Amino acid sequence: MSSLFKFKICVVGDYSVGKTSLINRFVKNTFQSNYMPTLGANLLRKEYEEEDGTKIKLILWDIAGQELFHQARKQFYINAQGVFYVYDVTREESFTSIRNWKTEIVNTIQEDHEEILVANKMDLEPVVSSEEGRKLAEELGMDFIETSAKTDMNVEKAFHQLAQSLVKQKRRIG
Ligand code: G3D
Ligand code: MG
Repeated sequence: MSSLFKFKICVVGDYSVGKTSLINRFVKNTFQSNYMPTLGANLLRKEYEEEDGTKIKLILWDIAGQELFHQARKQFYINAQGVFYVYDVTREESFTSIRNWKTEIVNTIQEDHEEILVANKMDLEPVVSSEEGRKLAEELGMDFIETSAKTDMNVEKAFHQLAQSLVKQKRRIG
């Protein structure tokens, strides 16, 4: 029996960490984009099938304007089931910001959700070590993965891993 799962995933992180690049890399085969000017966000859809026949549809929300107010960003998170927290391994402050993004999400999404910490730009010389990344992920109760949108390292894997956690959660709670 095949099943279809549909999830809303928000991609957050500081300016220029590679959010849009990661999403574009992942969805480039079935590219569909709707810009929502009222929300200052871009929505992209990606559907794929897992080996066991499970169909997954992801709606990825990419925040467009970093200048958006804190308050305005809240609409963007409504009903999100997954969160992709991205930092740039060459920029320490983007790593430090993850805690602030987490706080903002925690204060907005009340429902159960799955999260992954994404260390992007691994093709460059990192200033934030893998160890630091892993430690933070553990502390915040998230999965952790290292990626490069540029060399296409682990990009699909990162989205699939988050989706798999969501499927598991869904199957648990029914
Ligand atoms: P954002 O959506 O988080 O703001 P973008 O970030 O996806 O717009 O990426 C910001 C810049 O980082 C872009 O460079 C992009 O090409 C680059 N970038 C994104 N991911 C990677 C990566 O994995 N490795 C490297 N080396 N660069 C990356 P420009 O020059 O266009 O501003
Ligand atoms: Mg962007």
